[in-house]
Amino acid sequence: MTADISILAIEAIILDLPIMRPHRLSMTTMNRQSMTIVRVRCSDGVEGVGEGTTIGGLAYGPESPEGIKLTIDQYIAPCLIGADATRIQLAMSKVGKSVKGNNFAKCAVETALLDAHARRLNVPLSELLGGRQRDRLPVAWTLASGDAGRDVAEAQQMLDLKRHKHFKIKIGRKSIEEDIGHVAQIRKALTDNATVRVDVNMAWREREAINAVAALADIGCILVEQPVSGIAPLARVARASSIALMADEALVGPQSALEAASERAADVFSIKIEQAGGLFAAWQVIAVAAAAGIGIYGGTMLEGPIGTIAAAHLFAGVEDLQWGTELFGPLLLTEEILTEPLVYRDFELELPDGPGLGVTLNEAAIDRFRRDAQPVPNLRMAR
Ligand code: MUC
Ligand code: MG
Repeated sequence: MTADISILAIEAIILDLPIMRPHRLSMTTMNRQSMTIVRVRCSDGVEGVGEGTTIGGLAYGPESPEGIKLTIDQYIAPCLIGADATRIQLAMSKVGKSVKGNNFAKCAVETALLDAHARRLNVPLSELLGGRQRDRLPVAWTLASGDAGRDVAEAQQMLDLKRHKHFKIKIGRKSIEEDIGHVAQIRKALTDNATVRVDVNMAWREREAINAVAALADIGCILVEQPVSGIAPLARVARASSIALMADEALVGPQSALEAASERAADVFSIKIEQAGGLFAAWQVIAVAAAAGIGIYGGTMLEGPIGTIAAAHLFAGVEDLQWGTELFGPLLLTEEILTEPLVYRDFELELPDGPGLGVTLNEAAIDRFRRDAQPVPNLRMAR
């Protein structure tokens, strides 16, 4: 019925947005967030948007905002111009044949195509993906100021605002003793209705990780995310752990998910639409986790509102989202790039009901923050 609708244009623009405070991870400190926003224009006049966002330039993973834009401009767009805009799986298979890897760039384009098609059909993206099992998603917050006092104050504020009650503390930068002291101080200061988890971002060696995870269990931490790198080491740490181990960086698509599940590398998968290679690929990772009895957690690459709500449309359809999500990226930003902000209320993110992603970019904000409109680019990322 829609076979004559083709993709006319794909545009990728980089935005640099300020954040509420420096965000410290084991491998980098973010002082702002950069995101590549993708717009797809189709021959029926329908447009869609997507987002490619990573953390700390190339410090976290193999793709950067600049690389995402280049991949889209030079390789993905030429491959897709003229293709049927209504056959998204087919379009992305075509991309897969000429572009290896580059999961974040592919996710951004796939999201924009899905947004456009759901708009065309006048349904929310979640309907296109099979329908929702819920209209709201629980959202954890990440404490990453590096200072325990400040982290406690921040967590308390989130509890008072009824925005978040599950907290993930970023560690792995300091000594293990200092990290455990930091987590203990925060755990002790918070009430029992708040949970505390940690993300080590692969900073530990296997032997020290086994002991550190045991110490974290003793102080009331309920989950440790990616303490070491690699699937086999993660599996050995998981086997020795009395609390839940979560895989994150090890999951870079369905194949790695199958490998991690076969090795029982983790109790929980942090599933990220970009790291997986798009919403369809993320759905396959979810299917692997569900089939293996592994817990499902809606992870983030600290995307802005476009990437965040795209992920939310996917996680809304997951049957057992027992570990909730951490789709809080937009709340880290001090500037709004939508005409209507996403709604975070009562510890949850609400899914919009409008067609497609259900959100609209604020064009004035896009013009203000696009990198190519800035007089002097400042691309430095402090460690
Ligand atoms: C990660 O490693 O999970 C998610 C929250 C956060 O602060 O960093 C990200 C990436
Ligand atoms: Mg992580």
